[in-house]
Amino acid sequence: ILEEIVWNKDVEVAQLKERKPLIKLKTDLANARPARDFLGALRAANERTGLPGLIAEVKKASPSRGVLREDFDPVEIARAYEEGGAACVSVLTDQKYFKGSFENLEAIRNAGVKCPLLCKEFIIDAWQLFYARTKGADAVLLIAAVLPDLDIKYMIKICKMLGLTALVEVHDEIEFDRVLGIEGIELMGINNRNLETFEVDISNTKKLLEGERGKKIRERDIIVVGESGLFTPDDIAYVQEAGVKAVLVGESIVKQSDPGKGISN
Ligand code: IGP
Repeated sequence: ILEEIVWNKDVEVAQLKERKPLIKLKTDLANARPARDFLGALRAANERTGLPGLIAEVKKASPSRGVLREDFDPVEIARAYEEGGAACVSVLTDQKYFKGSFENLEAIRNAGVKCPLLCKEFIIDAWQLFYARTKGADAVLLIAAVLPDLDIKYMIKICKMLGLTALVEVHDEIEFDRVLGIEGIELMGINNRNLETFEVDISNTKKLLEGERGKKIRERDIIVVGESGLFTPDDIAYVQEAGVKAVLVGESIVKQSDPGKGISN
């Protein structure tokens, strides 16, 4: 599935680029609202509460779970997350597999939601970084499973130039070690969901942070985000114990009748 997603994305991005080459994006970039400090918001939340900073995800559907919420209003959900105490908000922008959109991201930004926003997209081309920034993103996801190291390095540089925080996602030891080898990594996500098989196992976070790997993370002061399959306060405590300072939660809160209250529960 991952290969299929990336293949489709490649075609989609080529079409979008034709309509808006980088040179044209530059004007939009100049008019974009300034980027906010995504990483700083996570750190501050962690220090203030002693709990992992929450990135709450605005997600209508996923390939593994289907439609999560019929009455999906992205702005209303993001507002509820903010009121519920989320540090940051993640917005799915992929249309084909997650029923998301860049309009949703833009609408949330324009509605005045103050939480910094993560553009949740399959990024394969630096053009998408510029595009995400023009749509109001404060952070982007870089998935190690789809990007060679050189691309990650190059994209991190562009992110810094644009004021975007890069959340670099890994799901196994090989990806973890690859990403640790990259200079300038500040924020790493450990996905508990295998994007090939959709299997979810929250002990993946713990497994990857044990021993030497966890030690290196602490030495380099990298913030780790525990991602996917987190449903209960016990799940959060478990990944916090493993060493994460932030969590990314979608399904369990987006499905609540009141997604803001869902956070405190
Ligand atoms: C949220 P969950 O199980 O709480 O709904 O997961 C988030 O981690 C998940 O949406 C995600 C994701 C991704 C989606 C993590 N990495 C990469 C698409 C692409």
